[in-house]
Amino acid sequence: MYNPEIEAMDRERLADLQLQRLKETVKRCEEMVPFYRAKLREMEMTWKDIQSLEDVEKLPFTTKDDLRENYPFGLFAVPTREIVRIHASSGTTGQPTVVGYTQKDIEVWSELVARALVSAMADSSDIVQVAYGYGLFTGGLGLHYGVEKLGGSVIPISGGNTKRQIRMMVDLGTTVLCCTPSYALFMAETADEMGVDFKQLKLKSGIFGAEPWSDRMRDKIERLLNLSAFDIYGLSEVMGPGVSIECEQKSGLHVFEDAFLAETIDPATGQRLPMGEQGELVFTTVNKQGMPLIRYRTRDITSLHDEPCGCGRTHIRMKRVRGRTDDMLIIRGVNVFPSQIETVLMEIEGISPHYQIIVDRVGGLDIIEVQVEVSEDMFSDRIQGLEEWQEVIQAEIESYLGIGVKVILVEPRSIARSEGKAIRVIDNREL
Ligand code: DLL
Repeated sequence: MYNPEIEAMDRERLADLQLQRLKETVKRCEEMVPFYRAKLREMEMTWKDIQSLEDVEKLPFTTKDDLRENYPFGLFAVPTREIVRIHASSGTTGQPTVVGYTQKDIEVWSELVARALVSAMADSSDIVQVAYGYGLFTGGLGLHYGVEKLGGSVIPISGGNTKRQIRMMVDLGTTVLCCTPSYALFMAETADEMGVDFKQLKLKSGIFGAEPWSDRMRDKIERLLNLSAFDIYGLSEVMGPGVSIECEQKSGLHVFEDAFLAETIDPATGQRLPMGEQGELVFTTVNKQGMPLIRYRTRDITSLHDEPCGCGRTHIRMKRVRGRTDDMLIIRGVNVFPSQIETVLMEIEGISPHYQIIVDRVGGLDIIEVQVEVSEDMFSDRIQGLEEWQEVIQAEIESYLGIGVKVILVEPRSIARSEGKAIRVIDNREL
């Protein structure tokens, strides 16, 4: 399924393909979606004004609020009779958003996920355990169809029932594991309790995503699960998993540019940023029928890079997503991403990779408390010196972030484990 035709296409030919697909997409949006027709009219534009790829910049943005306001089917570009699948985002903040796929969309998506699997060293001989949730979330079914397209054997186990996950890995000889990185850590812990040694298993690759994680976390997971871990990125509005993925070089995630045009913008001004500069990631889908999106603002923060990659793919790379504009904490004027705290914690020996950040407002002042679990061995060894140790960790985080924090070391296994996306931050300030 590695498609050298598309993935190693020279940039000029790729640009031609993208331009043709972009024109078709904008035409489809203008003709079929009243929301886009009105937006384009407002800007006195039509699809015919798209003459080069740079013209994307002239197009209007689409936001999560636009999706909410057009709930449920307002942004669909085909009649519902042509929609064969519906997914939805969880809608933790307000109204959920709904996305619809035509039969062709499902085919394209499956193909992209199959290519993503190849990028993570999988092939048709692999046994792939899909432990992302099946259901309205795109993770489970997205990976599932990709594995089938590739011709691998899929174990559609979904998330949860962790002991059974481990038993399946042992009994069926799973070679590729797909789940969130936080769930992978929970699996490692459970296997340990069950006396299962990952060195005896057949796992070779892990395809982990749906939440931010760091290179340090990767090291931990690779060591604990004895596999090679790849970062996969995607979002339901744009498609689901398989918008981008790392290759064996593990130095950025290749964006599937035959299907998605990527830009980064300054989140405050909306101005487009040059290659290499960090900003908000924006996607235009160019190979989607059911719900094409023009310049969708993801709220994810990253940078794009177009230097050639050692793997031979010509598609640009995005850096690992370190956080979202809406999970960036502003603490006494300083911007803090939970992933920065994770980076510091993962460097420290003797603590487990489980942590939670609690933000509160006391007397008008924002305070951060970081609760970190001590590893089992250290807990019994160091019970005396816990307070000093707390202070050392606190000092490390403070010097990295440049603001005061409070660190609380907690007992092993006291922080809730996740079987899907981990909840790292509890913000009590709005309450
Ligand atoms: O999380 C799709 C997915 C499923 C991706 C399985 C990868 C694997 P949503 O639930 O719509 O879709 O959430 C999308 O999750 O905007 C990011 O903020 C975050 N996210 C997804 N992948 C990554 C990643 C799925 N690799 C939102 N690193 C996105 C960091 C990620 N954040």
